[in-house]
Amino acid sequence: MTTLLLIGKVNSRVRERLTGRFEILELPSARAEDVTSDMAARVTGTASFNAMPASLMDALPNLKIIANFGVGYDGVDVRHAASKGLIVTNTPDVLDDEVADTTIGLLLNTLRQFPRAENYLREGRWVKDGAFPLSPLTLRGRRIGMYGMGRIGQQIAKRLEAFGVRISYYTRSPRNDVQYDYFPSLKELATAVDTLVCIVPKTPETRQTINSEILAALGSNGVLINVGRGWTVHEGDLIDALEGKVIAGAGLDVFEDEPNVPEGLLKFDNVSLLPHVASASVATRNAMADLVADNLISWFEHGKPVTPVPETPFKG
Ligand code: NAP
Ligand code: 8YV
Repeated sequence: MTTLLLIGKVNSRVRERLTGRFEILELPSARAEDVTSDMAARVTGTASFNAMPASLMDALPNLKIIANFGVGYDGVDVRHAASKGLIVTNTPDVLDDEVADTTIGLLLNTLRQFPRAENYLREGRWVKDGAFPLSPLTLRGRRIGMYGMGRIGQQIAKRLEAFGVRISYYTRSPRNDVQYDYFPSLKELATAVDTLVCIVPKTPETRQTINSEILAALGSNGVLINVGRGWTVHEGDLIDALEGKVIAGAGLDVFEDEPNVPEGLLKFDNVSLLPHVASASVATRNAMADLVADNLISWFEHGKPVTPVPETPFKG
């Protein structure tokens, strides 16, 4: 029987789908030191949540496939996997709608301060103090700049169209399948818009690219929304920009050092913070779990993965 290793806190549906078809071993976290000689001898596939260092791949000499739970796979050393001829799979497409819906919610929460308004009601302040203050910011008349126009970015933009706002974007290559205005640099995009929505992956190129220069370009009516990875925002520069009123607000679902959120971000009323929940509904996480399981089943039973990442393409 094929032996799989489930690493870390794996979604229970992944385990349910694989149990019976495969022998399942578990590792509490992605640490090569915890791999037993029995695991090393038998494991040929893994399922994990965005964590697969080179050392763990090397500790599993019979490994063939790494199935990542999540579309982002920045925690998987794909270069090392490719050099060893391993296949890495991720979970694209099945979460696009959920993440795009969440992004719209986060954008509106940031602009209109709905979480604060609800707390105000729950605290009895509507009765005691009267109407909740008018929100200084609105979506009306905003110009949206998308940093990222991939699978999820396009779904966010499609939803924003219904709100009647103008949409532009920056990516390394312009797309010929969207009608939005393209800007060839993040700085030019940030200068042209007042609302920046970040949905790019964590790569060496995207590190802290949203910094004081970009925030200054966004301007005093500017709002930053980040649903990509915390890595892309220079959090110190963001706190400084909020403190100095260089921008008007921010909505963040992702942070550089999760689950730790910089203390400096917690004090602002014009900042809306979510604990990385963009895809976190039971239905969407189940769909992601199914895709993790389908990749492993398809590989071991039919000899090909369903959704390999571009760095480790299936060559037949
Ligand atoms: P995707 O389809 O691969 O799209 C990525 C987009 O980013 C593309 O438009 C790409 O365009 C652009 N991009 C990549 N590198 C860039 C760079 N250096 N400069 C400018 N643009 C760049 O990915 P996706 O499925 O939309 O997912 C995007 C990311 O969202 C994931 O990798 C993940 O990190 C994050 N995510 C977060 C959550 C959450 O829970 N908050 C959920 C799902 C995904 P070019 O290649 O032309 O540059
Ligand atoms: C999840 C994500 O938070 O897919 C991604 O890249 O960031 C999110 O959908 C992640 O997969 C954890 O389960």
